[in-house]
Amino acid sequence: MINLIPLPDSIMPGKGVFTITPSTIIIIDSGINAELESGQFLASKLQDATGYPVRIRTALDEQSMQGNIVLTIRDADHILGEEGYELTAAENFVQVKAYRPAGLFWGIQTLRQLLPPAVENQVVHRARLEIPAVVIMDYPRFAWRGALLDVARHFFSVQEVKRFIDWMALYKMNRFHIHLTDDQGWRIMIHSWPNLALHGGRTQTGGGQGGYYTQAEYSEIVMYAQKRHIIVVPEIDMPGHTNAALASYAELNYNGIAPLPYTGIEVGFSTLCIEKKSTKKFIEDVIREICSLTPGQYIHIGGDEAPAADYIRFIDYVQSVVHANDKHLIGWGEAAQAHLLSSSVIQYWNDRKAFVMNTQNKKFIMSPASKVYMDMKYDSSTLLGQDWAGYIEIRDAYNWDPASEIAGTSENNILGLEAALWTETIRTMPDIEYMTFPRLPGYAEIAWTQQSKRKWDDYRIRLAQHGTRLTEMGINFYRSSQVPWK
Ligand code: TNX
Repeated sequence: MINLIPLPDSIMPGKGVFTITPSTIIIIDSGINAELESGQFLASKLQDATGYPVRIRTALDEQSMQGNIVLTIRDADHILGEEGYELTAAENFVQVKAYRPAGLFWGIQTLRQLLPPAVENQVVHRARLEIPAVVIMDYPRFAWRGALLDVARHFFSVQEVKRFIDWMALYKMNRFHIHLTDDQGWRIMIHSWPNLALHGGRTQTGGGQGGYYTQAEYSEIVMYAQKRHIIVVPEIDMPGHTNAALASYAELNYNGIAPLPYTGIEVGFSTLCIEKKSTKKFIEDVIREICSLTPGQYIHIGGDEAPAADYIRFIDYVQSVVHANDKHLIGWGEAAQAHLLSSSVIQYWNDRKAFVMNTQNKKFIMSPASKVYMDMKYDSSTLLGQDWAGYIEIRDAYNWDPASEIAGTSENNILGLEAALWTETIRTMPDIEYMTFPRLPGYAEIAWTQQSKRKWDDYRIRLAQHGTRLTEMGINFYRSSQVPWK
């Protein structure tokens, strides 16, 4: 049974099955590091499922392919691009071939889903591990396939963040946007301004304990994602959404008085005092430290819902600081009012008006709140979440096209899509699971699969099958009545 999310570009089913046995080995063809990492990823999945170690061997020459799984980037067609792959499963061998390391890793995620759902269970069960014979050719529609986690409204541990990243990897999502600062908390240690984390990280929405990441912990997240071909995009939100910073340093405030920590859920009341020297120093220091922790090209500077009078000049200035650190800026829709460089990116969320004049020569990430805000309730009976952008059932989440959301944009100036989990009402890992699933696989499919190949009626059947896998993964998901679950 072949049941894949996101749906590959082409699937040609064959005859028979490949069976993984204790003598099956993973062969890393050219022995480069990226092949090895992908091989280790697969080996550890198989080992969890079978209870015996799966060996990895480099060099194909003497070893025959017979009975084995081969990973290779040798002689691959460049048509596969940065992220495409070709997967062949036959009765006597399996091969994943890609032109680039990321493609190989995504091919392995497909292989994972060809295996029985029980492979996702951490408990050893000695299930018969069969892969149906098939030839799959695959590559993504969009380069940007993101998910945002808000760790500011409620803090989540490194371990919890890694679990979120693991889900993204399974669905070939490749940008992890981490919303690190907001009114309710500052979640990353900045050595030149330590009170941001020490004071500003000390609480959260509802008044809980809060928390922050040391730079070493943050780097651990970045490395963990990188191993899964996911780039971390850090967001430091400004000039609004800054109460935690304002509460930590009086000199950032217009009146020079630090406000109390904020634990409510209102938005749009805080702003940095833009014209102060100390504010400029703050911005330069914070952006410098964040950039030095970020191997990716992009830094998100927020820019949403800011009451600042001198907003445009502020964003222009922040952009120059980001640029001076050799990174590109991403800002929320409002930032489109500023004088953005062609390398800067706008993340569209809610304000259609700001875009009417401004789509020309601009690059967008699509995050329309009414489609991709995973903190929106599924329907009126959902206990968690909010509803200001409407209810988002599974069909609503799936059935839309990022390229036709706003007038003046097309496939060419849309980098891709990003789903967002804001956490004002989300406190625990089961809460995260319930709001994220089963919407996340649908967003991944919108971002990966060509629009013409996606059909809701087909997707809902695949998602129903996929439910078994979610259960094996131990995910507390919403059992929508729109999906004929098994
Ligand atoms: C809007 S999206 C926000 C967030 C909130 C979210 C709640 C955006 C740029 N701003 O600050 O958490 O709505 O749904």
